[in-house]
Amino acid sequence: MRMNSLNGKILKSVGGFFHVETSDGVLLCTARGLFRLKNITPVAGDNVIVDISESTPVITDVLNRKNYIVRPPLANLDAVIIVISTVEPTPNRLILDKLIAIFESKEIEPVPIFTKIDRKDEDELREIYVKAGFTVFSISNNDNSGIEELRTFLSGKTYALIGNTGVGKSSTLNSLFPELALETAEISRKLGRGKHTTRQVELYGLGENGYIADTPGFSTVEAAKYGKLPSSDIGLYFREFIPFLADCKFAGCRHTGEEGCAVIKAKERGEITESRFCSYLRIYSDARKEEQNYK
Ligand SMILES: Nc1nc2c(ncn2[C@@H]2O[C@H](COP(=O)(O)OP(=O)(O)OP(=O)(O)O)[C@@H](O)[C@H]2O)c(=O)[nH]1
Ligand SMILES: [Mg+2]
Ligand SMILES: [Zn+2]
Repeated sequence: MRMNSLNGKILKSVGGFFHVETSDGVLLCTARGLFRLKNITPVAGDNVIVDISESTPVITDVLNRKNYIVRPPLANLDAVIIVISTVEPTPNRLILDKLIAIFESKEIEPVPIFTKIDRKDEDELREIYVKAGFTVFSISNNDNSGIEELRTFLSGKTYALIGNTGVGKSSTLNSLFPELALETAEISRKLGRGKHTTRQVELYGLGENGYIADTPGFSTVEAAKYGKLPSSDIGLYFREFIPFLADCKFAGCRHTGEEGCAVIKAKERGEITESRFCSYLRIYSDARKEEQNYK
């Protein structure tokens, strides 16, 4: 590293400028020329080199990414906290399972959390995801139940809260860290404006090199289109299928009704839930269809 350079981490990107945390504080930087030179657009979570020799600091390099997600644009995540409200917006298990599979494929730990449990209980949902082997949290931002448990879980890693608009991502961050005082809004107000309350991705420091990002919610339609997985790999991204995969009679078993399928047998014994298995079939067949369309 040159004398006039600092290491940093991008906290947010706004209108072509980047807020970069460095040992000299948070610097407002440009990334002039970086895309042209290296074909790379920096995103929040990127570890970067900043040249401070000119009056406006410039990002001159983006260090290798551990992982990267396009929507919301973020790099170097350890875990994604997938926020699902028990009521309004109604939970969509297919979309949840698809997001989980995509994050599994990128080796980002998916952590489902269920919000608004003061309005509707989450027992049935919770059971499905505990049984599949996930760490799950159930919280209410109205009476703060479950907030301490979630706070204790967060350590010196990088997390992002993602989910539909209105599920309570910003509210959850406010419950965890009241000093953030993030803007939140009722769903009726959001619909009225046709806008999400949170407009951009932003990382907040947790201390000990930990970060957590608030992100703009996506619509159900956007979520359904999110990411692509090859149909042949999808079974690998359902973690509770893994112990059975080697026992399927055929090596290329897709678990859709083949003879001697150990995944289907496990489902029949109740070791894999109907809910997750149904999502698998749907995600698999959608991926197959898409692959055939492109042949
Ligand atoms: N009853 C109840 N309401 C909640 C809870 N969490 C959030 N809300 C309400 O849900 C609405 C949406 O919350 P936000 O935190 O703005 O949702 P968001 O996910 O950040 O939404 P976007 O920024 O648009 O993506 C607000 O009216 C919150 O007060 C909860 O646990 N219980
Ligand atoms: Mg928000
Ligand atoms: Zn099988």
